[in-house]
Amino acid sequence: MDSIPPDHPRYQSLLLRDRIVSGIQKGITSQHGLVAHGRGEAFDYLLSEKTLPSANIAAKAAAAQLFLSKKPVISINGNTAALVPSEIISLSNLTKSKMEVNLFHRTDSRIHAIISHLNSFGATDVLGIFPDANLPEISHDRAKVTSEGLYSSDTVLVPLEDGDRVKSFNKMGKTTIVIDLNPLSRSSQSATIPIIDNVHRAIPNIIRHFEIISLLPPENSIHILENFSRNESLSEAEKKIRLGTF
Ligand code: PTJ
Repeated sequence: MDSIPPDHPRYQSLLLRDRIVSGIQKGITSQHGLVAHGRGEAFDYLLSEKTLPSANIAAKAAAAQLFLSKKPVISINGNTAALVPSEIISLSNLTKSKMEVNLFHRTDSRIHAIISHLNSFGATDVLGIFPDANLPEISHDRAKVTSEGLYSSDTVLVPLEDGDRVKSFNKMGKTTIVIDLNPLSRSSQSATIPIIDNVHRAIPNIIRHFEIISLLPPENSIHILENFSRNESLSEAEKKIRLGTF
């Protein structure tokens, strides 16, 4: 769509669809990304397209975790790059997290297209072109990582994917923060901190929390994490989806 009227009742949804379609046209997003987006839309509809209180608490825990981490890394796929490029870069700058492109449907041309796209929004030093390490027990291309990025990270932020990589990260002793609209996905179920929310709301929300948390002593972040319950985050979202309430 050339122009989406801002007063359209589905403006935000149409804007995100437009970004995904344009991501495919630019060689950033895979065609499978369109299906993944549709699945996400359906869950978001059932979540009333709003951040649940539990998702807000999870975003705060994510901010606390990023604040306490020594080597945080944000993993980027074709959907994330198309949907929230500037937000991801802001979060990376604010939290001093590296960004690494890691794809399921991996091709060199997509990796280059994603990095050029992020560079056009002001990113520098995005990792992922030259993977030199492998994640254990992953038999597909998402195993390919860089030793200075995802492999040696202490915390990994994984926006929207459904995969077995989160389990592998956990086994390596990393803390995993997952943003996924499906509370039943393997990624959400395995994450240390599952944020059941749309990536376009969750990333700005983490930024907002980080801006406050980073002004406070580390003990504040430790306290937030000690009081965080991943089960509450998952079950509140599942109840909202199944029963319309929580
Ligand atoms: O770019 P690639 O090659 O790495 O491929 C990326 C996709 C997303 C295509 C790939 O990881 C995939 O096929 O993922 P799935 O298995 O479809 O899972 C995507 C998950 O993300 C589902 O649980 C969706 O509900 C969820 N999701 C989709 N859109 C959003 C989302 N979660 C948060 N925000 C969204 N906007």
